[in-house]
Amino acid sequence: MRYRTTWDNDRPGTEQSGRLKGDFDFNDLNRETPMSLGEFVRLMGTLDEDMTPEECQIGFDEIDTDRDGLIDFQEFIAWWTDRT
Ligand SMILES: [Ca+2]
Repeated sequence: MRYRTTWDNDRPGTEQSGRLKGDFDFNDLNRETPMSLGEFVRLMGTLDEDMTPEECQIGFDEIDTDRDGLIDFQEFIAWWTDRT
């Protein structure tokens, strides 16, 4: 399965840097291993280079709804579809 979409970031002032031109590849996330905080920070760095580690941590906690310290694909998609 391949998802192609744009990243419509709702934080003020980040519309341009947050938009991914439809090139964001969800296949990177659709895998067996859930995403750790470190991987999430790296991903966010590619999406919005102005995002601070603290903001990444807040975002990570927001997505990690079962609080196991990992973002799995289902959690990510649930968060994504909730925002868009
Ligand atoms: Ca989780």
